[in-house]
Amino acid sequence: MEAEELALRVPKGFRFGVATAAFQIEGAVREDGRGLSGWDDFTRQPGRILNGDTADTADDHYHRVAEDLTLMKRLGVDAYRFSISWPRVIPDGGHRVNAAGLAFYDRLVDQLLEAGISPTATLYHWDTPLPLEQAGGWLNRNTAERLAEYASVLGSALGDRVDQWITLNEPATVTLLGYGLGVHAPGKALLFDGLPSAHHQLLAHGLAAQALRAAGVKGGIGVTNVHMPVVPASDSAEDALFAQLFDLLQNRIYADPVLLGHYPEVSGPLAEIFAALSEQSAEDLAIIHQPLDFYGLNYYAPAKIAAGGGIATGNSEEAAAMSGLPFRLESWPDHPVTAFDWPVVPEYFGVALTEQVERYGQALPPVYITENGTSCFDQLADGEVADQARIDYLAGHLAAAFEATAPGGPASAMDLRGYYCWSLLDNFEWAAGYSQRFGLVYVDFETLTRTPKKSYDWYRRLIAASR
Ligand code: IFM
Repeated sequence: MEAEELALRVPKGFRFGVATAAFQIEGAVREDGRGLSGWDDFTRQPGRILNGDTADTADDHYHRVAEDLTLMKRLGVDAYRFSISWPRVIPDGGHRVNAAGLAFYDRLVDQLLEAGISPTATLYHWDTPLPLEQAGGWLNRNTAERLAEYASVLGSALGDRVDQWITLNEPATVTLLGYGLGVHAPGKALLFDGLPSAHHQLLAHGLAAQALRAAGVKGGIGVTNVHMPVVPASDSAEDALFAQLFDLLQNRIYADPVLLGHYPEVSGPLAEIFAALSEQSAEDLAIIHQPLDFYGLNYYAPAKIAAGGGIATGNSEEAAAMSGLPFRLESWPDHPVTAFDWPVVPEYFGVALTEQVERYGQALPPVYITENGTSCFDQLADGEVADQARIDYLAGHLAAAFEATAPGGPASAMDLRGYYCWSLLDNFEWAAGYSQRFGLVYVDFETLTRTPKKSYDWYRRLIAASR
């Protein structure tokens, strides 16, 4: 779809942005007093990351902020969602603040404001300081207290200028891939025994929101959850049961406590799996259930679930790890897939938004899509990257979101305020290393040269025509 045609459907005042995360773009992992994170350690363990890639240089954004800001200015975005590297600011995860690390973000925020771009800062996008990781990471309640202390430092230093604060990014991914399947840092394959990591992250969210408020930040406070609509692979009772289980593991146990103040009530054969959560105290749930100024939602794809373990679709590390589970992800044969093998089913973005309204109703604050985008097999040829598949993905998904939230649409009760495309730049895609390109801007990982893709131009036109 042409950008100008889609622009006609964009609500007035809608905010467009781009999103990144510190560990995926910054590099400079040993500079200016930065400490190591669990991910630095994980990338050094043989066999963890595809092709043995590390994020030591990544996009070298730490040294190329000016160039990346110019790319954002030319794109015309209203807002930039970045994350702050916890070990850059608090190298040992304790009480000592690294002034040089904090100064990097202080300058970034000022530069964004000078460029007329609103800063949206994520406190935690997966880079736990290594000493905290070694002390149990999110299995240790102390990590939540430490995140709150870090939030207080950031709130005092940047609270007068950051427009939106996001406490956590995708706690579900951290728990499922980091503590359940062991394909992300810290590499623990605990399956359902990894669930306490979910509770401690949620507690960290609540404590951090309180700390930011106590620091008097001017910006809004929210959290980002990823949502995958889940469908059973067949009409069988088993598939339905495991689809329900996956929905709980992927979606509900994160969104329900944050928005409703309690974990989902699970009865029957699944109850035992969630005992570690349902036994948590009312005091903790009250901390987790903080008033939110907005809710951040990441959306990439739906999931089709069948009973029985076996080979899952998607990246092969994950597939192998998932074979230990009593269910599997099925493919969507009638739909195209991304380079990651994720199904492209744009109408399910509308379903994802509708599920928020159905599940959370009045409890749902204004919503921002804090990530959406796709990895493609991008090729740089004659100085150009003709990524039509990314343009189609973005256009299809945005159209589905506007249709669902328009008056008369199934999610019309949602106050959808903005959209951040993942991502500004090709970057370090966790266990997949540099093999998956999500950027609007192509990065040559040898020379670090940036080349805007066709999708960058399409997004630029969409933003310009929406004004
Ligand atoms: O790159 C990640 C990001 O860090 C979190 N959300 C999903 C993206 C694509 O996998």
